[in-house]
Amino acid sequence: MQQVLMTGAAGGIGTLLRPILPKLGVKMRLSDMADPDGGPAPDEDWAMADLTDAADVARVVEGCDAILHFGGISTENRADLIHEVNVKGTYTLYEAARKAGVRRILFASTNHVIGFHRRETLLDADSEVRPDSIYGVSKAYGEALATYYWHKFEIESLILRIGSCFPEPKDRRMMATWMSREDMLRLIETMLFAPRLGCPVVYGVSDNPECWWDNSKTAYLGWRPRDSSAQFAAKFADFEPEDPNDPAVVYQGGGFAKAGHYED
Ligand code: 15L
Repeated sequence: MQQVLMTGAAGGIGTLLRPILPKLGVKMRLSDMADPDGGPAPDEDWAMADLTDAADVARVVEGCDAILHFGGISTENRADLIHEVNVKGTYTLYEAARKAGVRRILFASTNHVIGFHRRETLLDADSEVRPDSIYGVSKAYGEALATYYWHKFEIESLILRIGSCFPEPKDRRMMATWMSREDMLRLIETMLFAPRLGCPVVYGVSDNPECWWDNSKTAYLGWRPRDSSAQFAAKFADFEPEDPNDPAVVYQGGGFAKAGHYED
């Protein structure tokens, strides 16, 4: 594994990961539609690309062995924008990867693909898709696309249903959904170097005390999270009790499940 492309490198997770990506020991090409806040670091290889522009995408994908596809809209938004970037953009990326001979892709999906499951249900890789937003629906499309390219062309993808990848949990729900950037980096390393990847669905979550997701069906990968949200428990200790009937508390997707339909 020599050259790896990261799309969405100026986004939230890209910004968190960029300082620790050199630990992977591969050549990284970082891509987004705009420069990152503060500008690129002197040793970073940046290549601007609009994911919906096939020529742009072909240019940045060229010569890459693997892609970390974090680019896209990462919260609820207007349906037409989500379709353009997350549906058309992801298709454009997979087509460019196929034409350029890329063999491995990490598809950054989200827990909002299954956000309408209740919190007392333990989900695994085979659980029913129940998106809680148009954003979640668009990521379900990306997951289906990844499996299509696997079965049709043997392009391997790790379908990563990310929980909440932030420096620390921002609310009580994230005590269950939090993923540290170090656990994310170790999962990327696994995805890049596993002798056989296939097309697994993996829940991107640290080893938190409260847990809604079971990764045992993808144990063959050998990835085990090492961090835990337990270190942040004191942060929420004095909070008022939550209303157990609030849809944001009932469903795994939290506020995404509770929110009304986003009208154009
Ligand atoms: C996501 O998919 C979002 O990109 C992120 O901003 C968080 O809201 C996260 O899900 C979450 O569920 O906490």
